[in-house]
Amino acid sequence: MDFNFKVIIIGPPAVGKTSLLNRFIHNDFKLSYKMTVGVDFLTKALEYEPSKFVKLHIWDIGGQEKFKFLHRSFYEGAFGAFIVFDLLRHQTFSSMKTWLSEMRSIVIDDIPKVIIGNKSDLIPEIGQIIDRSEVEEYAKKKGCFYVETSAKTGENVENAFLELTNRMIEKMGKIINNNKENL
Ligand code: G3D
Ligand code: MG
Repeated sequence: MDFNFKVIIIGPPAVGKTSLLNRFIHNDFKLSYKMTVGVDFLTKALEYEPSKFVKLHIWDIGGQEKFKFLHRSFYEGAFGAFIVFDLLRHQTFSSMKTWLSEMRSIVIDDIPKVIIGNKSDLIPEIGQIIDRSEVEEYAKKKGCFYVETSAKTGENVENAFLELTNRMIEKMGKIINNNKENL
């Protein structure tokens, strides 16, 4: 069976959300296409098993990350989420937590979530700023997968998307099985 999933990518400004999408979808960094409208929308098909496809419909919040509350329609129908912070700015880690709790209060169903610490390429230069075990502990408590990425080098970007996709497929499988049992 082929699936269509709506995926959202949220988090404070300038953490690299749009760059992660550019890396994943176009395998490029600094693609200078700036969006004009509030929400950007990208799709990508992935073959998760031989000749079985999922189509990800990814919603990027664009400039709206400055507003605390997003429109309900942004979250509506989301089946998976990336919550991104910047490994070099501690403040974005706290801010990311607010984004996550806000999302949980709006998205009623518990959806698969991946927390991304982005800009890992800068760690050798600048040093570890955020305690990794603290993030891991937080992610575990919230039932999220945690991964450190670099949109610049591409490190772990594909992994982050595959991890979320696998979790969404697993969840969809459970929903389908439950429905069969209830028929
Ligand atoms: P946003 O969509 O979350 O607001 P952007 O973030 O994707 O627009 O990225 C914000 C800035 O961070 C950009 O720099 C971008 O090039 C940079 N950036 C994004 N990801 C990475 C990364 O993995 N490593 C490094 N070194 N930089 C990254 P500018 O200078 O264009 O503002
Ligand atoms: Mg952006």
